Amino acid sequence: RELEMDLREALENDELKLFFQPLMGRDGSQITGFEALLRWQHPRRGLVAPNEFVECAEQWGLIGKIGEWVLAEACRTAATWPSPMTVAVNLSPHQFASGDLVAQVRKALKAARLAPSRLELEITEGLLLQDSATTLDQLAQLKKLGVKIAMDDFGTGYSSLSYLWRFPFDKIKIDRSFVAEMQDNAAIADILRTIALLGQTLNLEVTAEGVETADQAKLLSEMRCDHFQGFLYGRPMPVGDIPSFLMAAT
Ligand code: G
Ligand code: G
Ligand code: MN
Ligand code: NA
Repeated sequence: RELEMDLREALENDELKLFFQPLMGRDGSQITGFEALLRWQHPRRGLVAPNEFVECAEQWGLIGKIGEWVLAEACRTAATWPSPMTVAVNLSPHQFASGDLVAQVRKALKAARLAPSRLELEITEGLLLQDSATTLDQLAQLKKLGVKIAMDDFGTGYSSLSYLWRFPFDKIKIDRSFVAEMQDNAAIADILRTIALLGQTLNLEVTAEGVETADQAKLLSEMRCDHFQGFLYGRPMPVGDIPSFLMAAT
């Protein structure tokens, strides 16, 4: 397959890029960090979104190398931001299967001289579905390093709640589909409110994703969500746009 050949060379050819989307603190006015989002600058296809190639990278055994690059690049970039701004990195379950994830994280932090508390790793429920001892062990080692662990796309998978006591997450990120429908559907608003309360009870920070309007932000704030992310605050941007974005915000 043509795409496979191209993807194999994308790393060496310097075609992978990270974009960064701002993460906002409690009242939505302060930037607390950015989420790193992978892009492929393909010579002919243009900018390719991760949905179109991450799954292929997993199937073809390329996600280990790509994931290692993402970790290193994200830490390198975050080290240029004012402390304690954080960077969030998405992990694929395959990166846990390979076995050297913990070493990769340690190496990326050390090379960038980034404090572990400034790195957040986002995992999805799919990872915990396997419920393997080695996965839980790696998560525990990562936490011990001092990095934060977030459950991403919360509410979209199965039996989400059972995972919350099986592993001590620092944060849950409520999937943007809930936010998108909260004003049209009272039951969804109730679920959101309950998740925020659950977060407080379990001492988990709660991020609302996909915030696009000021009305949504106001409602989510009243529900006591801790962090906000979405087009209202900023779209994923290339690294070169970050300094002026930070300037404009202060
Ligand atoms: O940026 P965008 O909305 O197109 O991202 C789509 C999906 O791709 C998201 O679910 C996100 O978690 C995933 N994704 C983005 N960057 C990475 C990455 O570096 N590694 C992995 N495994 N997934 C990523
Ligand atoms: O699964 P994950 O949360 O990692 O996915 C992040 C993706 O969500 C990014 O690719 C980003 O482009 C997308 N995204 C971020 N904010 C918004 C938003 O406000 N609205 C919509 N529709 N998508 C968003
Ligand atoms: Mn994410
Ligand atoms: Na998400």
